[in-house]
Amino acid sequence: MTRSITIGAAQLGPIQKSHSRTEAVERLIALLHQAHTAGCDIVVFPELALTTFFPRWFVDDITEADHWYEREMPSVETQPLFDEAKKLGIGFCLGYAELTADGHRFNTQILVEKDGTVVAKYRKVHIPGHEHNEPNRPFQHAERYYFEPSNEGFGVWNAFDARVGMMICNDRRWPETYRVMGLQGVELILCGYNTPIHYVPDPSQDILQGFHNALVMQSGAYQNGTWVVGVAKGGVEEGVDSLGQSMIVAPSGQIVAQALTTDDELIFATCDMDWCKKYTGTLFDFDRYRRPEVYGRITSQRGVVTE
Ligand code: CDT
Repeated sequence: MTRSITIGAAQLGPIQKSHSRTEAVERLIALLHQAHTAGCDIVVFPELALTTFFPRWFVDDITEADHWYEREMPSVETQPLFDEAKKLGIGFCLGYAELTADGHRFNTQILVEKDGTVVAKYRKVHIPGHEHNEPNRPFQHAERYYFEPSNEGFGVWNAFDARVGMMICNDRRWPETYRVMGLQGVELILCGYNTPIHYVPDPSQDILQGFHNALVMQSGAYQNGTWVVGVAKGGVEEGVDSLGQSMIVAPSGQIVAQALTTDDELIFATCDMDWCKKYTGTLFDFDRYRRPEVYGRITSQRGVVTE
């Protein structure tokens, strides 16, 4: 018997600054209903799915930004999403900004089972962008000001009758992300993202945003024999155009579903978790073929050393 999961990738269009959490949650619930109609077991929402991508603005006093963060989950505003998902019997994955009781700020994603239980919390490891205000930019990407990098690493959890891991946006560009999960037998990686088309440090990359997005997730899937689900918040948000192209990638590296718009859009696919073994049991049989004894630099060194 195959282990199949029908997975929905619930792409969001822009959430403007003036939009409330309640409005955002209404959109998430509308997508949840579409996912239910499509027979989904789980629906994956983007990074920072409750608010606009607020790191595009700098504030001198970070506490002025506290209102963008969640101090509890579920909260009053998000409880209806949890209730509706439980009623429909659908799990979900949700990204949001987290402010802990002891004042730590993380870019966070949670995994909720069909019965409403929060089974896992992942906090973003690779924090891109800059720490300080850069007033000459057309927009800020001050994630390194607003979020601290998690030291908890990349967990893999037993959920949905599969081995499930999570990553957030910039994490998907780093091969280590996938491999650390691959070494824990991951079969399904869930990823939300907000990717501006305009990359300020090197605009020659702008035209390649879609290519790079697909490149990293397809290679990560193939090289680790895992499903990868990447879900965007796309479209023009507060004047900043962001990539859509949410996709579901098979362990073969093939894209099996892809969003066509930059709006709220559900894509879905029925994903056979046993497909992973065709890769992890053959070409990428880690136990047989990997050579960790010569990979020491991967963990012992951070930047490039030329001597
Ligand atoms: N949200 C996020 O991590 N976005 C980055 C943008 C590039 S770094 C300015 C990404 O890797 O897509």
